[in-house]
Amino acid sequence: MNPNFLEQKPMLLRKHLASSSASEDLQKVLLCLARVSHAIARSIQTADTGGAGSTNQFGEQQLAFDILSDNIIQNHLQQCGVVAQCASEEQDDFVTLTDTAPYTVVYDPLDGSSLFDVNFTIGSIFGVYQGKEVLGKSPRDQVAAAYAVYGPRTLFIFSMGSGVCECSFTEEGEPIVLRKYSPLHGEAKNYSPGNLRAITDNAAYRAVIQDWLERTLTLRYSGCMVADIHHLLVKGQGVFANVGGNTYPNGKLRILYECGPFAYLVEQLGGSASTGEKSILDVTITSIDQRTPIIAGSKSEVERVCGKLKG
Ligand code: AFP
Repeated sequence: MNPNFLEQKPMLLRKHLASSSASEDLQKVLLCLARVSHAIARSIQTADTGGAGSTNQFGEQQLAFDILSDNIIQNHLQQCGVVAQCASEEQDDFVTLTDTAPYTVVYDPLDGSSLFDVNFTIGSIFGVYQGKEVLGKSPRDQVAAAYAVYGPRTLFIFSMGSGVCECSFTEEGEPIVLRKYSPLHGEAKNYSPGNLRAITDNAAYRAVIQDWLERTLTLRYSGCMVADIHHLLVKGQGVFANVGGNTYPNGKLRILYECGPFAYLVEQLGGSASTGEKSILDVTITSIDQRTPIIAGSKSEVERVCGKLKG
């Protein structure tokens, strides 16, 4: 038994959910997210890796598959009937689905798009909120968070507030819970330094990198947040950072679609996810395009990095 996992008998996700305290509607949302992850993994096999000739709300060039994966997720959420609205990194605003339904789902359909053409690992990220109002809430209000990692194998990882579980899929595409992740160690051996170009104008971030180099931590960085944080969760330790510089004063990553869901998952495992000042879970979400610096992973290492960033 790998020490980074807790004992868990393989069980179909729908059975696992049925035996939990989650409401039937929340179970439907989670099943929908797992199944749509499998649908996306399948379409990756034959997808066009080229550009769409359009830009998203952040002015970033869209791939044809950014748009296709966004459509696939939105259609699944519409069909599951329990999602009132959704917001995606590829849309300009919230989209109403089933007006009277109980949940809102926020998502990044294709994290690591720039790695798609080179066939590196990519992913999707999901946050689930109760009700229709998300602005004014904080990521701590999420009732579930999940991500799919499209690597050599497709995995779906989720939490509904009582630990973090990993699913794989049967040959028929049915999600099956395989294992439960262990709490993260306080100390980190691996580091993932996002937005590294910021060290040219952010001396404090430069000092953090220098510290990691001098303490001979091991670099593990792919350029896809899903893959890099997944590495950290599976290895049971590590630190991931995306810190601002002149170009992106608050870093590159968005609170709604990226940092919020991962902060929920990391803190579920006893790790920390900080803006440098406070937990990301306590940041009030004021707009769908809000960015935040993030330092996430092993608790002591996150504290050490935050101390250095404060100078
Ligand atoms: P793309 O989706 O454009 O490839 O961006 C990926 C990402 O949002 C996130 O997954 C990475 O952690 C981060 O960008 C990488 O940023 P840097 O290349 O600046 O380190």
